Amino acid sequence: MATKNTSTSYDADAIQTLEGLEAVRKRPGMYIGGTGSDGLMHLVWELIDNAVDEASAGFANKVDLTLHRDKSIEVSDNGRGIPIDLHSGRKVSALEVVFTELHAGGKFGGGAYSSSGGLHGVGASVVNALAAKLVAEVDRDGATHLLGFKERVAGQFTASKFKPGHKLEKIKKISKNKTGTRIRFWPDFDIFDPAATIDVEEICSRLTQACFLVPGMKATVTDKRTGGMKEPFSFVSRGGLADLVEHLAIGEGVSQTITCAGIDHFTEKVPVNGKMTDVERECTVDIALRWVKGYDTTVVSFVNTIPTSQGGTHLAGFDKSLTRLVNNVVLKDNRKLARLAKENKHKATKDDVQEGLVAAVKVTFPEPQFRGQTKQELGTPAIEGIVSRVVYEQLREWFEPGGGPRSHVKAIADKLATAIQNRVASKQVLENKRKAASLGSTGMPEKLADCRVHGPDSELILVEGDSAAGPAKRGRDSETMAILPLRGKVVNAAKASQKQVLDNAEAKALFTSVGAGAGRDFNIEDARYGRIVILCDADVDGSHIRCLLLTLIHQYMKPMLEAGNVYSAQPPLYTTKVGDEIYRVYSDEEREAVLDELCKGNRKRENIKWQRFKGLGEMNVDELRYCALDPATRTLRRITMDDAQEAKDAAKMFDILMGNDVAVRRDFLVKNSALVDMTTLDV
Ligand code: 0RA
Repeated sequence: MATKNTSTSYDADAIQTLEGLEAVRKRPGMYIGGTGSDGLMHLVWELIDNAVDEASAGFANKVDLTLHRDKSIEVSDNGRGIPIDLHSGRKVSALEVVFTELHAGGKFGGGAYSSSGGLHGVGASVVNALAAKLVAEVDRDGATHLLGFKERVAGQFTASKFKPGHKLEKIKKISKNKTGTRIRFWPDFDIFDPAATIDVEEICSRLTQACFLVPGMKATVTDKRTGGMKEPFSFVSRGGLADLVEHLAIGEGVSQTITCAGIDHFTEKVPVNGKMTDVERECTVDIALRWVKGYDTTVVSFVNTIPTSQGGTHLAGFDKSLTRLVNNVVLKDNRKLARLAKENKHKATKDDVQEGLVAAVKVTFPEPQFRGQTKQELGTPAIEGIVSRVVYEQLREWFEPGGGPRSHVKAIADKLATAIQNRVASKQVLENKRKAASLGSTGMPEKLADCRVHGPDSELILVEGDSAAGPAKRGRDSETMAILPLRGKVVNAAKASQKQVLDNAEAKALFTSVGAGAGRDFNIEDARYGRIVILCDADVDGSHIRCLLLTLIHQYMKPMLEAGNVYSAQPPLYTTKVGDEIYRVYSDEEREAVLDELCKGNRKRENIKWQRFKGLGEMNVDELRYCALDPATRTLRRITMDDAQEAKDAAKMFDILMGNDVAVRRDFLVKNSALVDMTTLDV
């Protein structure tokens, strides 16, 4: 036990309590996931969540975070202040219990925190467990009360000395009605990786999200670290989820933002003293939604203040109810669909209904159950029916006469009817294409230089531009490597309709070459190649084309990505020849590293002349073979689902930035879509 610096006045009770915190120090990973930056961020979330919970319960409207120069972090709120009176039946204050006992956070006071996040469940004591020092200040009852902790032990800091003890010190008289909590802690870098850092951007975005969930709460982030943010960041949302939907909506709206809200009750069996007992619970539902002119769907969901990225019962209720409502009310007897109705093909699917939908769904109720490995999916069964009823009843009112503006109702109905028509039409086109492909003599695109043997060991290499296609064809192993040159514009599948994608010449050529269909009909078993290799220049345009290709594959050939069958070839940025040795580097940093290595003796840096590769088209056959074709020498990077998602986001952003300054756009693209990672994964 670490009691070396505690005086005899520190009692046995307290020492026993601190053993709980010792467990956290022995296995930090179990509590906060690790001891790197993510673990450090976890401590910050812990304090932020507590402050946001206080705001969400209606007791605070300000949450501030400060990153200090000395690597300490401070979170404050103007809520009720953590209780400072003696904890029932104990010799120490409630405040001390909060920071010294595991699982104590928010548990006292009964109903006060009954619908709080509680996902982490470990509470503020974990922060103290992993802090070298912590100072808690509570404003209430006309004074600021301070309790410090040094190496987890409670006490007071006096003139750079530490005196253990349980008593809070009144350090300042304040107005009777001023209340709040300030927690400042110094992470223990004996436990954390000294290189672990706080990502201030991530904090800002998490707090921004919290502001949408707690309308009226003002969040401020101040970065006083050297080189930190120049201006404090601050955010407040009055409109809550409606603001969130507008924040998430990209592109022109089809309708105004619609909101709905409701309250309902359900009973749940929970164990009380080992006996299953019915308890009555209240659940609040808040929803905001709008349709925009694009084709992407953005639906976010929350339970209390916790994001549920995997959805769950609340989202299931929303999805089902919205589809039912669209079919029964919005598109009832729609004239555009009259022809399809005759063939009974007029019903909207969930995908039709959610084309261009931006929505936020939030439920608030006590003790939510979570499912799934990452606990990011709501499991409480009764919530599905509750959300479903609120959505159906309230949105029906909005769509029916006397509800929302008629022009908006009509615009939504038109959009959804068109979505159905397009789906039915493109399915027809696809079927015709597949038929044609299997019937035609070769049925393959003219520009495809096919290989002789197909199957798992073969690959389709997508080459940017015609000039590179020539050397690629000559340098390949034509037994197993097929080359498909891309000439025209690759469609941006993140924003184009299915029909537009199927009409795009480059997309068509890709789908036909692979021969396994596209979209929902894609069948990986039919793929004529074992993998797809993207070969683009190492410049901005190359990055953009790679983004578009990945977006296309992500949306229309996803199983190829999931199976790990998609790669990107990495041509080097520079080469140089020193003696007989050729050096190739793939980034500016790597070039510096090679220079460092080569100039260790008395060779001069300026005597080494680097040649920059301007484009694939300028490489000769040997170079191309070395970099992109020969399995023994080339560098391939396997594209993960995450990479593809990132590429998709970048492709989306590219379009937004199209109207903007070219320099901004270039910067963005270089930063986001280079996908340059030196993980060599040769096959
Ligand atoms: C439980 C009861 C009461 C306040 C809090 C918790 C509280 C906790 C935190 C954590 C960060 N900021 C906080 N602010 C308040 C108040 C009980 C009462 O005095 O009525």
